Amino acid sequence: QSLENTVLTGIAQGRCALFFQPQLDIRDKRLIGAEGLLRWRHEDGSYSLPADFITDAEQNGVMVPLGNWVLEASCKVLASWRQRGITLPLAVNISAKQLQETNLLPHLKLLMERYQVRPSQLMLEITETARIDELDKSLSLLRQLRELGVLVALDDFGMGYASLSFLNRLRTLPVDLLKIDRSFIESLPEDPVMLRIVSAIARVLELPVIAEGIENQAQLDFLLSQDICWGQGYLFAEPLPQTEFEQRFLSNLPVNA
Ligand code: G
Ligand code: G
Ligand code: MN
Ligand code: NA
Repeated sequence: QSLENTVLTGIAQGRCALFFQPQLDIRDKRLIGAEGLLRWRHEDGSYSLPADFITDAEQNGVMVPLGNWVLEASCKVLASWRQRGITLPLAVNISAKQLQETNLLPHLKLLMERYQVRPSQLMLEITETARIDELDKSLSLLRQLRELGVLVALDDFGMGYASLSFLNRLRTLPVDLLKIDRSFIESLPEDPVMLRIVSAIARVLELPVIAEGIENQAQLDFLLSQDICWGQGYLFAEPLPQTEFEQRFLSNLPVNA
């Protein structure tokens, strides 16, 4: 069976699942959002991580249906939270393949209408694996998405954007938030130079940041000393199945009307 068939029948059979990792204000541990992360459920109940199959999916032309499943699942979750009076923003990862596909904008509009999702509750994480020229091609789409009111984050920030000419270009990218790549958090507190550089860039660009991959208190303390106030990582929680995420993080949340 081809990978294409495996993925398409898998989607139909409910093999896809969305896990949730909390995003917190690291000063007071208040919940500020969640990142949805795709998992593939095997028959024995174990899960595969997307690192094992996203690249395959991209190369075999099934990233778009897979990504569409993620978008619809995310909208459904936002709708169910909304019914409970919870208006937490949810971040979803978007593959470059989805940005290249012209259908993304109308499809997203349709889903947001169907599930009554407020655009500002959805944050699209685009990554540097989308190369700069590809990002340039996606520029008008990104603008249109933001005009819809959807937020855009640049994932893995700092990993591929080395050149000053790119940084100059970043000033015009329609982006709301930079996610500092976890490699810069990993080396804390012993080697803070790269983190300092990356956060200085964000400050000059006047873009807010979220630190990824916070695993221990020493890293957290250093980030706080740098006035970084948003983060996610195993120190707080790993990506969790929906029920577990809701039990641990949503059950004592203030409810909005
Ligand atoms: O939990 P983690 O192993 O989930 O994710 C591994 C990689 O897969 C990360 O780079 C993450 O951005 C990516 N990823 C996770 N879920 C999705 C998804 O729904 N769509 C895309 N395109 N990438 C995803
Ligand atoms: O590329 P992206 O930022 O979407 O990747 C998210 C990935 O990072 C997921 O695979 C998630 O499981 C992983 N992740 C989240 N928190 C941590 C952490 O504290 N440490 C490590 N090593 N990985 C993390
Ligand atoms: Mn991400
Ligand atoms: Na990342």
